[in-house]
Amino acid sequence: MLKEILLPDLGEGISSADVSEVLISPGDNVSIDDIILVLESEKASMEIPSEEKGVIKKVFVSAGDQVKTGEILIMMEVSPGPKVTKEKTEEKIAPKKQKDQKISTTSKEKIESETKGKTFASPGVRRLARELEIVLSQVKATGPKGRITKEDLHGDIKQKMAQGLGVSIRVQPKIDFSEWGEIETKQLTKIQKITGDRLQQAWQTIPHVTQFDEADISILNTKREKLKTEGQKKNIKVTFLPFIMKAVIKTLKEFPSFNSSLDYQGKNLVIKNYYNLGIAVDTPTGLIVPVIKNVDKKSINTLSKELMDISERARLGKLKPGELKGGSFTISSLGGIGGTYFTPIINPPEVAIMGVSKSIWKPIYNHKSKEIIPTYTMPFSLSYDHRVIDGALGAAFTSFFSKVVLDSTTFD
Ligand code: CAO
Repeated sequence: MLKEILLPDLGEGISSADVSEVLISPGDNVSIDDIILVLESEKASMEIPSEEKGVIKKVFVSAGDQVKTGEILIMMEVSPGPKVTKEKTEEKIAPKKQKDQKISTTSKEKIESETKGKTFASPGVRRLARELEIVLSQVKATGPKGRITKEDLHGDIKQKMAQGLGVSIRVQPKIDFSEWGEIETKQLTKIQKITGDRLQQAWQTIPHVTQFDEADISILNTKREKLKTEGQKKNIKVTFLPFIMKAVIKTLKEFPSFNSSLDYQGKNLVIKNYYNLGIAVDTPTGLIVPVIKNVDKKSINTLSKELMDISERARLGKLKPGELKGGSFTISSLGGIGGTYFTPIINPPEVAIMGVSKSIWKPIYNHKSKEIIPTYTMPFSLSYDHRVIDGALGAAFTSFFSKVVLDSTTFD
């Protein structure tokens, strides 16, 4: 029997609503309680369930239309069988009305069994799901009456991302920290958010190994003192960093795989014959890594000037986008601040990064001369991508670097 399905009374004085979603089309088989339309009024969003079982013959409305109580929505070939009572339909089309009411265990069980195989979500959530190409029936619902919430969608995305990466992300629960004392909320800066995302991605996708080592910089210290005094006359600040950069380049030339990137398929190693060093700079708005190009072709004084320039402009937010690209290896120096050893996170698409810590004078026993010699010692760390570099090579790199630093001719 053909039957016209009309828009029922929506209650709460709502006489019309906008169609936000049409979930059926001609030819579809529907069962009682299947959601056929989603409507949005000023007061609430509503899912309209079918009161009949049968086959859809014609659909008279489409998304965006405004519909009024009593208006014809669809034409249906109904199958004989029990019909849903008016009360039950009203109960189903007013989910928001009952949102805050407590659901008893028995009615909760009933809802769960009733909603099994169907999805209940507000039009806003459905729209978001469509935009994000999420199949709602695959999302675990935590909302009242088995409804899928926006948070459920976010949780689903995080879960899928985590599964794709083979790691498990723990979703941070919403906590009211003020329960235990006074708090203050500070928004992350744009740089912190961008850097944070990059670091998280690097940490989760690259198998990091960090090798710790130390270098005797006593000879370098004498050399630096001389150049520092000369530099002061020309307003050039000569720190340890340009010397370390030079030593890194010599080491990279000996170990080219550290100056490389994996190609986009992860099948080939792209070895770079240029030496561009990213230098991590601490700024009031977050960490920035400008790149100093062609370090192998520059003198200590030139590197000192460039370091002064990029660190100043990084702190003033005046770097150009091109100055943040094209690095082949990164150095993160905390030597001017303090601490010994840390585990720097690789700056993709690079495969290794050196972390430099503050040097200290140490009494080192020389077994040949049987003397204890005061030695200016610089702790440093090397994090590398274990897909590209083996542990033996990592240790060889740091040992070689220490020898290069000890060699006074390195800095000529
Ligand atoms: N051992 C001993 N002294 C060191 C040293 C070391 N390893 N490294 C630097 N110093 C000294 C410098 O020589 C300088 O001494 P003088 O005043 O006698 O010249 C002093 O410490 C201050 O140096 P600096 O920090 O101003 O300059 P720099 O060239 O060493 O570093 C820069 C420049 C931009 C790298 C640094 O200022 C900076 O921002 N560092 C932080 C980087 C960061 O946040 N990394 C963490 C990232 S998390 O992975």
